[in-house]
Amino acid sequence: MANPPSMQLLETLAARLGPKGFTRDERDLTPWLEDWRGRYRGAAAAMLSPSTTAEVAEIVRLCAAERVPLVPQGGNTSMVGGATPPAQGGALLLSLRRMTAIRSLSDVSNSAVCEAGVILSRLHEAAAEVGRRFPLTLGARGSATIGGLVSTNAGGTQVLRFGTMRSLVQGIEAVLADGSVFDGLTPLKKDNRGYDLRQLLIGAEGTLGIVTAANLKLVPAIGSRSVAWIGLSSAEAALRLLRELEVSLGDAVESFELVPETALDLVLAHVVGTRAPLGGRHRWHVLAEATAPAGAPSPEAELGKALGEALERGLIEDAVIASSEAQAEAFWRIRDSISEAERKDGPAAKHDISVDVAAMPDFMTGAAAAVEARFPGTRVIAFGHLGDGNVHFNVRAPEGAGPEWLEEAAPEVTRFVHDLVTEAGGSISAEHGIGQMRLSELARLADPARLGAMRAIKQALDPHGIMNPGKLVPLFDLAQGSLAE
Ligand code: FAD
Ligand code: 2HG
Ligand code: ZN
Repeated sequence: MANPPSMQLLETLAARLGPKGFTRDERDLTPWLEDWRGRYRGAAAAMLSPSTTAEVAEIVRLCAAERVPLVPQGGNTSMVGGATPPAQGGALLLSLRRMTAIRSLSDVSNSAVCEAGVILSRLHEAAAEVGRRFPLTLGARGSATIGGLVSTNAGGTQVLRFGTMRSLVQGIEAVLADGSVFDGLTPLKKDNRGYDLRQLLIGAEGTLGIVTAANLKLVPAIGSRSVAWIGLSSAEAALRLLRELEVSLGDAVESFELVPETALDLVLAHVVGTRAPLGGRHRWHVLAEATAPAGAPSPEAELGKALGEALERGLIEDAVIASSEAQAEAFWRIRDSISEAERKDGPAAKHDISVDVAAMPDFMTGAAAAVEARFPGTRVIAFGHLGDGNVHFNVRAPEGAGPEWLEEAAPEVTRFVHDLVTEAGGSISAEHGIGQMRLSELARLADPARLGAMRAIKQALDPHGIMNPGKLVPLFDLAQGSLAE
């Protein structure tokens, strides 16, 4: 059983970490106790901000001895309340934001060893300086950290070509729940020494250990890119277009993001300085990006030809290719601002779902109609990574509903959506993780084999339950007959 920290432990931690690494000041803590969407608010006796792996190991050893829970936190951009401590207090917040060293970055090994607190956009810049890039990006790149991205197995808008974090992490250094340091940073292509701890820690949401550094794969920098904004009448047409672009452009197609008219309208209404890329109105839009390496011809001609043919055949309704980097960035800004616009607009029940890619267009259409019929006044806004079979199937509250809608009505909406996803053989968490938001739904819907194995792994590697309790692993509390926090 986990315990709250004693005064003696807090004094020891304060002395070891110094004023930069330890605070109990409410003004320092408050911004980090609420999640990005403002859905969860937690409490913590202190925030610990170590600057080295040795300090993290010492913190974990001290806390393990007293069974005090730790909640690791990077940029706090979790979409599932994963980095928010439990509301009843008792846990310590462990911020990795001071561990910001890029220990090495090489265009020979095509890799970067980053500490957990390195912000994604900083890695992008550092890689660009040596003619390389880290091919994973997302709207929160200005705040999300390497530790958080690893721990959520983040996806984003380039998964189509380069995969999720799982395929980009070549090595990991982590502090395990007893304070021991797992040094798996060397990027071995072949290593059969048993269970793959690196893959186990990726996507573990801090429930098995604290990621202190990662060895990340880099790829050659882009020579040129071509970014198109396309109007279509259906998601099915969008998927057919993707398959056609793959035939004409091969794996030059890096991003293929679906944006419904409703999402575009929200962005235009709430995000200053945005404007619609096309003149007319279209039920659906796609933002597609194709790239070419340095020295190779720009993909623009091939993309333009493919889109021209699709237009002639009536597969798409309209399209524009960005004529400058500034215009390309403006298109991306619209896509990346959907979450922010939706947040400003009001409450929404958020779902991060995946089904078989080929089944997604029909699934989206059918599920949206079913939800809106079953819960009158709600409005579905499904957008995102169509090429990965992953959309954010968010259900906006009826006009005028207040935040209480999230507690009172949204859970039933969520169960309805997740039942449909489960019937379709899909996943209720494609890229954001489980955190605290999806815990009860995972417990309700995951098959017993998966749940049993997850619980056994958690129990074996974190026997005292001090690593981010109440997240990811639904532990059944037999005494209370409910999910243990
Ligand atoms: P945090 O939010 O701080 O933490 C996330 C989880 O990881 C928590 O469970 C936390 O306890 C754990 N954790 C953090 N650091 C460590 C560590 N060092 N060791 C162990 N555990 C740790 N996600 C996507 O996958 N794709 C998207 O396209 C995407 N777009 C987004 C757009 C916006 C506008 C926002 C706000 C979020 C988006 N996200 C997306 C979600 C989020 O950005 C990612 O999940 C990201 O990986 C979280 O990084 P972070 O540093 O903010 O982690
Ligand atoms: C995205 O793809 C993110 O923009 C956030 O994963 C999705 O806000 C959301 O639901
Ligand atoms: Zn996403």
